[in-house]
Amino acid sequence: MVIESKKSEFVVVANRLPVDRVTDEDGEATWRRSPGGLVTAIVPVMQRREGAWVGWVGSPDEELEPFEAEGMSLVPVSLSSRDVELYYEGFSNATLWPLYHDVIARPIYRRSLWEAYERVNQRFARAAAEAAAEGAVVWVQDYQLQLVPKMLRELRPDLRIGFFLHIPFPPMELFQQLPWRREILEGLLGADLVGFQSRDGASNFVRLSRRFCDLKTQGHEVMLDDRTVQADHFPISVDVNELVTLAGDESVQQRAVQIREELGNPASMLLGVDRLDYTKGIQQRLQAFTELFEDRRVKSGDAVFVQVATPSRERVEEYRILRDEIELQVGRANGMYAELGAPIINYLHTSYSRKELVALYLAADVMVVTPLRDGMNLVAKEYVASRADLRGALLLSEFAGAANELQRAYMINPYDIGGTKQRMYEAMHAGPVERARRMRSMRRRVLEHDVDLWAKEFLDALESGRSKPE
Ligand code: GDG
Repeated sequence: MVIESKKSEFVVVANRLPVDRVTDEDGEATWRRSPGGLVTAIVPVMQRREGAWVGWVGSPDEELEPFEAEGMSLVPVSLSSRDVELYYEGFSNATLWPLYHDVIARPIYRRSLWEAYERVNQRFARAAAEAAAEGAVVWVQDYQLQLVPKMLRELRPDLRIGFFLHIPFPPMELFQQLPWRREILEGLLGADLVGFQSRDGASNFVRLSRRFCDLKTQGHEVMLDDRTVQADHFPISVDVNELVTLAGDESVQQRAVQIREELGNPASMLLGVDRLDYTKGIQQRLQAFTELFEDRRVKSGDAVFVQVATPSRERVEEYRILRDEIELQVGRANGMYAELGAPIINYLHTSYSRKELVALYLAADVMVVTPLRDGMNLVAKEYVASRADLRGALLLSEFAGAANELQRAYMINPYDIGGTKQRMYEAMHAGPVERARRMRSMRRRVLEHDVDLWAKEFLDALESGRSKPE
């Protein structure tokens, strides 16, 4: 007997489902909500609207039926190991990721990767079409699924479709390289609303639609024969409540004190927290820090750098090379400038709990966020949200989307090692009044614009068909 599956009024489509499989004490596998701002922001909306989430479970070759977990309807899309290699590691992470991040690494343009991307996008679109009720709102997430809006509209013209890109959208000169540029643009134009992290992303998209799809555009709008597509910026943010609560927790504050003690109570603790990715500028910041020792402006005991580098995309060649380079660099710096039992750089290739992460934020005098290009960078906003004591300083790359909002950070150009080194030194030595002045202004922005507001503004614009208020 065929049972008609339940249809949802609100559907999120993302590469990954918002749950991770965990094995409990009895060896039973269950599902637990994944950490992360996106999941936190969308789950309440899902619960209010009885929504469904379409995505991959994260391990290859698994065929799972739709299931319920954490109060959400989850619709698994299955990927074979070959799909993972070609669509995910290939076209998503070895073609689009470097192309959209200023070609920092060389993008791989290979037809077999593109074909897999098309095929897998089609699978996600079909699953979303199945899950959505008549006239439902569907919100597609990120660069892995840029063809889904068009494919979904072909299957289900009744739907209201939104798309949000979490990474930068490149300018004409770079996007032009992509052999499938027109197909990607047409894919996105299947949406009613295309959202970007920054104004630049939205205007690049409008300009490219005019140039490569021969369409008329006006301001934020791209005109098609039968409808209009809105393109606008919606800077993502963090779960302020969670961070403020954790930062106020006494055990977290004690742990922050303990971290500093374990580091030998240096005058300055600098911190970096990133996925180990070539876009994050980890090598540039460590170079600047090490040069302060080389120049004898800083000596062992004055400053310690803690770099948390969360393992990421380890099967992609570029990422393996990067890891080796960073590990060589850290070894050299410590070999040259550390004293017995006191490395100048503590490098941690691992991932921590949210609690430990916030303890690290509270322990750090200077948070160092120096991407060469970044859609937003949530770490910068998390640090600001956590520092209710107004005592930390943020060193921030002007190439992070967050720089548009956190204008009172110590701003740097990560390609300029000399300038970065100088600003780093200034941030380390800033007085409490100066730090508080800067932090207060940045906190105001982050506290007013948290991730709930981000989701609300996007969905209001999608459902009303109007641009958000400026
Ligand atoms: C993409 C865009 C955009 C990191 N290490 C640990 C850990 N993290 C958490 C951080 C933060 C998140 O991971 C990283 O977010 P970012 O924004 O910094 O960077 P991407 O992963 O590149 O994210 C980016 C974002 O999408 C959202 O739109 O801002 O520009 O590239 O939340 O805290 N979390 C835990 N342990 C760790 O060790 N628990």
